[in-house]
Amino acid sequence: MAGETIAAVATPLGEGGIGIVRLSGPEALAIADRMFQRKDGQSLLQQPTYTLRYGKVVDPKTGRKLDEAIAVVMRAPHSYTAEDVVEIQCHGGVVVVREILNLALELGARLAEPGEFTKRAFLNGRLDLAQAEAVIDLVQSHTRLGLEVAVDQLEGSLSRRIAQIREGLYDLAVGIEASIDFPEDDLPEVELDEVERGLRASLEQIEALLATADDGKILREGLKTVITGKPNVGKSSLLNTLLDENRALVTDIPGTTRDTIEEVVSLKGVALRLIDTAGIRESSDLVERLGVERSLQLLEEADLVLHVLDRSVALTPEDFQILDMTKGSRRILLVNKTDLPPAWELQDLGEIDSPVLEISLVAEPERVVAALSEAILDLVGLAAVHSSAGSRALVTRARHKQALQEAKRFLEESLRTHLAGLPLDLVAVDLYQALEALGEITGETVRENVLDRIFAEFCIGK
Ligand SMILES: Nc1nc2c(ncn2[C@@H]2O[C@H](COP(=O)(O)OP(=O)(O)OP(=O)(O)O)[C@@H](O)[C@H]2O)c(=O)[nH]1
Ligand SMILES: [Mg+2]
Repeated sequence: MAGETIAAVATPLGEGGIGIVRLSGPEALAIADRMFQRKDGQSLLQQPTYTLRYGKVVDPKTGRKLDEAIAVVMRAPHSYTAEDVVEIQCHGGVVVVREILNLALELGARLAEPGEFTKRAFLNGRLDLAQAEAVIDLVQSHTRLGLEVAVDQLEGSLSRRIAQIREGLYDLAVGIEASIDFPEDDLPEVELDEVERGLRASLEQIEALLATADDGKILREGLKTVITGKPNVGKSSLLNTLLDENRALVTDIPGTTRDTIEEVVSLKGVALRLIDTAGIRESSDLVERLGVERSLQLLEEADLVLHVLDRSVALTPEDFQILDMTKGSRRILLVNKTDLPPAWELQDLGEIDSPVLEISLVAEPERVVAALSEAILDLVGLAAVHSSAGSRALVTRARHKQALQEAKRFLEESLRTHLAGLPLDLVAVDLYQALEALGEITGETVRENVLDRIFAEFCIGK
């Protein structure tokens, strides 16, 4: 498979300044040479690495000229994929890039699968798996902070930490292997102590990494923020205010929002995946009832709940129902419509231990955005991530978290075995399992189906 030459359009399909068709593999230069005529008449095959030349793309069978273009040559192993790579930079039109890609395919290239360029970079050892995943995170990041974390990971911040832990465990394993050959009773007490110390030290390092997983997830995926409340309280108005555009329909008819609307906004570097939902109430209308059901389900998955209440109409059982439903969630109460005469007082809500903001989305939208941003950052407690400068190793993916948890379980088991005074070869069994689990993060021990799943997240051409 690595013997094949792949091709894909590397830029978004649409009208743009330039479009890039990328080829990678052993035949990349030969194929590009047959479809690209350099202005100076020289062959691409002789073109030095890291150089570009002007010319035109011509179909060799018909002599038809497709476009004027620039050919960039990057030879193995110093390219993105560590293979020979040619990028043809043409005018950025939907048809022209397709035609050039088709020509490359006719001449012997195969259409790349999603993420295949990056997958090759991984298989060829230019990136480890955590770094390859950082490439997707970088492309998909919604905020500056998310981008910074992805760049750090691409540069190896997480990989280095995992490598350190693995090295410590390897040393321990080597020590154990050496002593297994001795009869148990001859083992000096010191060595046994060292095994315990080594296991505990590695466990601590793993726990320290695991402690970053919540922040990491928020930075990578954003905070899944569900706006809830009974009908007509101003949920869609809140979404529109935070987005600064009229995204959701706002009317004074209760039950306006039927389906959920999801949009991403950035608040001081943290992405909020805002979800506006159907107002929660008993309803005989089927469509509305389905909407309410979906709202309830979303509430369960939320990282953050914004519960909107209407100060200008009397509280109803629905308000209390929602309060009760969300009391276990990280939430903020927004008491809206304070520009109108109040129909109830805050103490009527009873004991509330969530932050409460009194707002008017109609009268003072800017203040609402500022106050809510502050309240959210406080509540989520990302202050540490904000202030820590330089390279930080954060666990951003569920896959990494699971592998770390697995490694932790094996090490704990290993430690238990050891403390119970059982033979060292038994201690070693779990230790090797822990090493294997950690190796999945960087890809040393990863399974093929896991790889497929990871690279399927990419777009074609990356
Ligand atoms: N006076 C006043 N009216 C507001 C305020 N915020 C929203 N409204 C009005 O309240 C009505 C309902 O607003 P929406 O944002 O559609 O409410 P919703 O919660 O999304 O309603 P549903 O989608 O029906 O559940 C609209 O007429 C808004 O203009 C406010 O702060 N003050
Ligand atoms: Mg609405």
